[in-house]
Amino acid sequence: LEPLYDRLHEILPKHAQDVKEFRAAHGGDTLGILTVDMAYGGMRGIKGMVTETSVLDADEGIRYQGHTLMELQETLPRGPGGQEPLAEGALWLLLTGELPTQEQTTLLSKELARRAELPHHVVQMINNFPAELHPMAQLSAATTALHSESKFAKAYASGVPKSKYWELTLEDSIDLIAKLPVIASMIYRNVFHDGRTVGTIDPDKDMGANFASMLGFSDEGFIDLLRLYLVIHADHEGGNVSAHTTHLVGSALSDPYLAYGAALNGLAGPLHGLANQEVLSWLTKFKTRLGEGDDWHANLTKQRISDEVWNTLNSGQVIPGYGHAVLRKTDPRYTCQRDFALKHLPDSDDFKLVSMLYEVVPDILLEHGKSKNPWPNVDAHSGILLQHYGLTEMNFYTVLFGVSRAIGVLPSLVWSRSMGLPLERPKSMSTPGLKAFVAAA
Ligand code: NMX
Ligand code: MLT
Repeated sequence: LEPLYDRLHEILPKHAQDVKEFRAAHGGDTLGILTVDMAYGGMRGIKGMVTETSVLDADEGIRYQGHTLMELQETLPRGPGGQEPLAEGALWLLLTGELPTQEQTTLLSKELARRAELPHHVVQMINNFPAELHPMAQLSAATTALHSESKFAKAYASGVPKSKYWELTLEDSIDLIAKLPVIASMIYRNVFHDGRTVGTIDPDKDMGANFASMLGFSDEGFIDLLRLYLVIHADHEGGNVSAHTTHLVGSALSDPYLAYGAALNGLAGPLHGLANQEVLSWLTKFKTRLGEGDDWHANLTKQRISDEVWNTLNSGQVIPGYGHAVLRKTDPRYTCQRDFALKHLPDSDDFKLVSMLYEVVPDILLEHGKSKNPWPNVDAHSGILLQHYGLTEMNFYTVLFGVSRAIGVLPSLVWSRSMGLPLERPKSMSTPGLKAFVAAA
């Protein structure tokens, strides 16, 4: 990985110096006002942390190091014969802020393949999990158990200087990103295919192709979908639950395995990453109510969709895959996947259903009057694409999100350690304290 280290040794210290000077000049400037509602309201809108890898615009969506996803679909290196960008390219970009060459991307592919092996105790642990244990709980437990491999933790214990933290964080991060597809595939094969292993890692292939093969899929369309999936789910600035958890736990100098294990537990929540499973579950129940077997689409009308959506809302549940804490327009990650579907599965009944929901749900959410954003997010679309290629086990969907999210939040951890960011410890207040504060103001 020498070329990556060389670039990072040039980029990160310079950036840390730039931040130092910026803080010296503007450290006392204000970033806005804080209201009582913000303190009670999940800290929405508070500009309270720094994340260098990506920034989310409410209308335009995510930019990785300044690049929109659509730009990245054009500019990042692609896999052989494929049309979608490679995750390794996104990883290089998120780490360095620079678009990688094909050679740099291939270097990362080979390095990830080389580092993929799991320690025996983690293999044993995964094989001992009961099949009923949710795949996300398995993924987070196995990730945490990889703590045994942490170079950061070992070096910290032996008194390594702070200036070396980012290098050790990088080492662990690349190791973890390399191992996650293997863990995920083992979980998939154990839970859904009696533990029968299939493909192994080919050092001449990219992460998406190897991951697909270990899951048991060889279709070129699926491989390209997985590549796209890994890229678009990787990063969503710093405030989302999984990124923020990685940052928070990492700020205690817990190593990347411990920090990301914690993040996965947040990703497993239904308002965050589990929403992709929830969407499929919602769609499946709706289809069952529409008709037996494959007959459901004959009875699909906008009125039936509207009734189902209202039933869900009136029973006090959310419409999974719709709404967002920051976005106020259709998530470009939804649009990327819609474009993929238009290209590869335009006649799919499931795609038609998801498209009809897109036409019906926003108006209903507006009429319902609660959600600040009536538009679909990333999770509204991913499930039906996976279904199309035969990855039908919806309980597994958030695991794919978990493999991808590491590609964004771990580079962010590297940047944080390179800047020497401190322990995260915001001030909390009690209600009597807030009342007294407001009265005295
Ligand atoms: N269906 C019904 N009600 C909704 C929805 C929705 N899709 N989205 C928001 N609301 C409600 C929300 O529950 C809240 O109600 P209450 O005041 O009774 O608590 C109200 O609208 C205001 O919420 P917002 O401020 O618009 O949204 P917030 O920032 O609190 O939450 C989500 C954002 C994403 C958690 C929320 O939109 C949601 O629950 N969506 C469905 C679940 C989902 O798709 N999550 C995936 C997000 C993306 N990801 O991968 O992480
Ligand atoms: C994400 O990708 O993390 C979700 O869209 C949630 C968020 O950004 O808050």
